[in-house]
Amino acid sequence: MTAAAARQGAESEVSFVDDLDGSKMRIGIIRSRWNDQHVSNLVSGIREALKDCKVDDDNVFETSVPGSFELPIAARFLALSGTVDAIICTGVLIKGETMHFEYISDAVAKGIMNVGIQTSTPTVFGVLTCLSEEQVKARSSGNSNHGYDWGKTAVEMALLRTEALGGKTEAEAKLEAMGFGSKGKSLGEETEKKKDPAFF
Ligand code: DLZ
Repeated sequence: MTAAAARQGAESEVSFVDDLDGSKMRIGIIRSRWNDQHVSNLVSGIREALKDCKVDDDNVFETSVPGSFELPIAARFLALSGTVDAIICTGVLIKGETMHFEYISDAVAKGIMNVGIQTSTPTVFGVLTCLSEEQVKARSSGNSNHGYDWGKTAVEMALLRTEALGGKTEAEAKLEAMGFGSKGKSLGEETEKKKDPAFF
């Protein structure tokens, strides 16, 4: 495969609004350790986008799994923990000599979609499924690092989810389910309010 062929279709075609505000969002990144260097490049792109969307570094949780096949179950555990507003599953699958690539790519794509639908936590498909390493490089470096788009997608979908849930972040929804806090109140403030006799 020529370098020009590997670059074909590598450029991003998506646009995002300029002022995506992720300052209240918590984002989870789950990365595979197969093809580690390429995945690291994608994660750098993701983190750059999160920074551009004002997501605080402390609000980014990152963990790893052995291979892409393990991404969906790890994403499900993270979604059910209720600690993040969106998840990005990232990995790199490169076609080899056998049918392995086809089975894994299909299973991972469907698994990640299922996690998002079943848990209502937006779960981004940040997995490159490529025919060669050249194709991977063309999609994980320079100006066409797809990780950057995945980071912005996660923030946009986290904000969409928050809006759909009546303006509550995952943390606020969890506190409310536990009987604490209305929107905009911290746990401490709400506890003080409940101690105030005028409140009852
Ligand atoms: C086994 C395997 C192979 C051959 N190739 C890749 C790959 O290109 N990218 C990737 O993320 N993982 C690969 N794996 C590992 C599987 O995803 C998985 O970790 C194992 O099959 C164990 O379930």
